[in-house]
Amino acid sequence: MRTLCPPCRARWRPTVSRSSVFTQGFWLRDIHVPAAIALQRRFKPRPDDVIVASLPKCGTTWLNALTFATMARRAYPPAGADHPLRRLNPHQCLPFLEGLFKGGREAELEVLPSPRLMNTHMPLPMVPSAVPGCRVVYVCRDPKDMAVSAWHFLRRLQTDLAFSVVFESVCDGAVAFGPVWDHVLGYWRASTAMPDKVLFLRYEELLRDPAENIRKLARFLGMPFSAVEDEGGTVDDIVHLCSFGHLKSLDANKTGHLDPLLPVPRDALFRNGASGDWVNHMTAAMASRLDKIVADKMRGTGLTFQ
Ligand code: PAP
Repeated sequence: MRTLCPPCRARWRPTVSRSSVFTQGFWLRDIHVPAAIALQRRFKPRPDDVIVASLPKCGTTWLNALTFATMARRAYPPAGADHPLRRLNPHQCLPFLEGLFKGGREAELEVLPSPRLMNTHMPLPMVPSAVPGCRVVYVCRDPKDMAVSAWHFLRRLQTDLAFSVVFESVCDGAVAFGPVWDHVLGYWRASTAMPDKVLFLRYEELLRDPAENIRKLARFLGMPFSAVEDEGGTVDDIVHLCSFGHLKSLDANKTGHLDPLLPVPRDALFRNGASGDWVNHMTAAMASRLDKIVADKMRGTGLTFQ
C-alpha cells in the first residue's frame, strides 16, 4: 500500500514512473505533490516576475537560456566571455519553482532582486497566482518528439526501458506533469485570453526562426531590442550563445549531474536538438494514433500540432 497525500487526495497507479500520482487532474511525481500544494497556497508573484513554463522535454533548457540571456543582456552582453551561460548549465541560471517549494526553500525566492526569472514544469492550475499575477513564457513541442526525447532521457536512468512503454504513457496521458494536452491547453487558453501575460511559443518555430522568436520574447518582456542593439548584432549573439551546438560543446553541459535527486548527466539535456526524430522511433500507425488522440483533445481550441 502506498500512503497518499491527504490534502490533495492523490491516487496512485502504475505509469512510466512508479512514483507518480494523479492529483487535481494531472500526473505528478510524488516528490512534487507537496510542491504543488505549497505553490497553490503560498506562491506570491511580483508583477514583474517572469516564469518559463513547459512540459519536460519540450524545450525547457533552451527557453531558460534564451529568456535568461534576453533579460540579463545589459548586465551580461551575450557575446561576453564571462557570460554565466558559458560556465553554468541553463537550469542553474534560474530557480526551479517546484525544487524550492518541495523542499521548504521558498524563502530563497524572496531575497532575489526584481525582475525575478523562474522555471516550472507545473501545469497552470498548480501555479494559479502566476496568471495574471506575472508573465509566463510557455513552450510546447510536437508530442511525438516529446515522447522520443523523454524515452532517451529516461533510458539514462533505466537502460532497459522500452520505447513502447513511454509511448503508451503519453497516449494515456500518464506522463509527468501530463496529460500533455491538458498541460498545453491550460497555458494556450491563458495566452489567448491574456496575450500580454502569457507568451505561447513552439519548439519547432524556435528552430525555424530563433531570431524572430527572440525578438517576440523581448517585446513580450517589455524590453525590445534597440536600434543600437540591432546594429550591434545582439539578437544573433543570443541565438549563437543559446544554440544547441554551442551549449552542447560547453564543459558546464558536458560534465556533472542535473540534480542530486535526479542522477542524470547534464549531457542528457543535449541529445539531438531537432524536430521530427519521431520518424526513427515510431511506426506510421503509432504516429497517426498519437496525432489523432492529440487532435481530438485539441478540437475546437484553435491549437493544432500538425
Ligand atoms: P528538461 O525538461 O529536462 O529540462 P528539455 O530541455 O525540455 O528537458 O528538453 C530536452 C530537449 O531539448 C532535447 O531534445 P531531444 O532529446 O529531441 O534532442 C534537447 O536536445 C533539446 N534541447 C536542449 N537544448 C537545446 C537548444 N539549445 N536548442 C535546441 N534544442 C535543445
